[in-house]
Amino acid sequence: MGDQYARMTANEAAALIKNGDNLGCSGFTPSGSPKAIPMALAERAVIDHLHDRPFQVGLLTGASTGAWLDGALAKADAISFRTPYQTNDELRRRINDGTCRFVDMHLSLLPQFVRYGFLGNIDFAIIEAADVTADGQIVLTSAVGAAPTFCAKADKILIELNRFHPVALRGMHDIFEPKSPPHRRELPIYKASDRIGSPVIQVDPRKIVGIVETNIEDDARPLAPAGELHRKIGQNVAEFLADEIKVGRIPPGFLPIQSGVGETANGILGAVGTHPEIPPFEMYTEVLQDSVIELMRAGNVKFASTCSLSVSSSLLKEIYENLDWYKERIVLRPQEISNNPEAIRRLGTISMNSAIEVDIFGNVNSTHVMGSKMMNGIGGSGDFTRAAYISIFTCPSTAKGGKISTIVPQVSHADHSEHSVQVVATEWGVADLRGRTPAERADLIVNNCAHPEYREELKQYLQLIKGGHTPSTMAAAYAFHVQFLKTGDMRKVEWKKFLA
Ligand code: 0RQ
Repeated sequence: MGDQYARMTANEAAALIKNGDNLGCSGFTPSGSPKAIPMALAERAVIDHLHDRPFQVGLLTGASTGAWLDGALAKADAISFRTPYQTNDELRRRINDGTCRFVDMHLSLLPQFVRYGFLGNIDFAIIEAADVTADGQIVLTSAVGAAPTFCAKADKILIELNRFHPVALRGMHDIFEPKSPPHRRELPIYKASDRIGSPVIQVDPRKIVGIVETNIEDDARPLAPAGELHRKIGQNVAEFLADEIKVGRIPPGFLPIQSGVGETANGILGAVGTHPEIPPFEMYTEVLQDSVIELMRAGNVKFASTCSLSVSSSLLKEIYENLDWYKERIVLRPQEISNNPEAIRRLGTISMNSAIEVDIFGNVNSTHVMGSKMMNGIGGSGDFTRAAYISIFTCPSTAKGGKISTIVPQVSHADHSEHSVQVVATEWGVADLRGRTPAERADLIVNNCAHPEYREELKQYLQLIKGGHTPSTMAAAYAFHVQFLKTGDMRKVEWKKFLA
């Protein structure tokens, strides 16, 4: 640990930041973000606002962060600009009422956007670290995110040295920053466990303007065990993948898996990980949640390449108590590498992400409720879907107690197009869209995935819109949504009324 750096309190560090600065913070869903400095910054913003002094910052991170960062700063109305992804209620409210500018980005692109200067200057990188050496080596904590790029591009670096994370974490990270084009070389990752970089971020020590010592846990919550609905979706996906092995479309040794976060993802991983005909596998993914660690301990997951350990505190403690074992089985990479389409395509990664709604042709909306309200953001789902060996989207067939069908005539916002989405699964079954025309896709999705309560209506719609390569009608394509916005229920749509 370097002794020449200025030690300071979180308040002193926050005082260095000016109104209008752009901050690049470590952290990824929600692990590994700074905590004490953002909390102090939020307090400072509240005081400034009380005295009619403007104080807001632009905030760039790896992905979502927790209550310490997004939560505290959003509550203090201290974020003017945010990218690339968030999951915080208060921040979401501000994004949707227009008081915070939000740019929803593919996570793999964020670091190169910063490197190329597309998002302006980074005034401060604020990085949570497990260790810092006198010659400027930074050992990160439970996530990498975009920290290497923020450190490289920022004018100044503030470090939160969080003693909750052991110095012995050194060796779990693999830090690599691609060169800028033209003539960029390939990423030499040929299997999920290949290491291509350094265990530390190397910076010019003169850029480190302050170190704040803390001891604070990440605020990741344990997920409830998957319920019946999510277990059914998981079983459908697991059966589909086992059949693909049987018919020889997936090699017998299986392929690396990417999985999103949340209850559905948990249900799917549990089912895939324990299916008797699916052999132990590797993960090439961006987040690891509790279920992966459990599968790893049981021998079902052999190795995981990820950007973040999004696990509950108790599980993180257990990982830290058995670090040597986990270091042989987990590598933490920057999001530019964990989500890199080149590596994802080369490895033959099977992607599994969740949808808000899917239309009958296989277009997927992952981000917007009723076409306009931002939920979280596209995250890494696009990075993986477009480059996957097989791209799978899952969702329960209905939302809000059955009043919303997640299978709709046309998505109200498009994140993943019919060209990239290959398999859709709900609790009712699987629609394998590979090699299918739009009309064939529509039949498969309606018959295999829609909730029975909506199936007849969707079939009526298909009858009404016959003709053309992609049968459609603008007049009725949003009938489900229009009716929901008027009555609060999508059921019993009168198509003819829309088509009149
Ligand atoms: O709201 O909790 O208020 O009831 O949306 O829905 O079914 O619990 O699903 O937690 O898996 O989230 C797409 C949002 C799904 C997520 C999305 C309502 C529903 C509920 C959540 P309530 P579920 P999940 C890896 C990859 C984009 C990023 C991504 C996501 C809430 O998976 O953000 O994939 N994905 N990243 O009631 C209105 C509908 C609805 C609806 C669901 N059609 N209309 N509300 N809901 N469908 C991670 C990273 O990238 C870092």
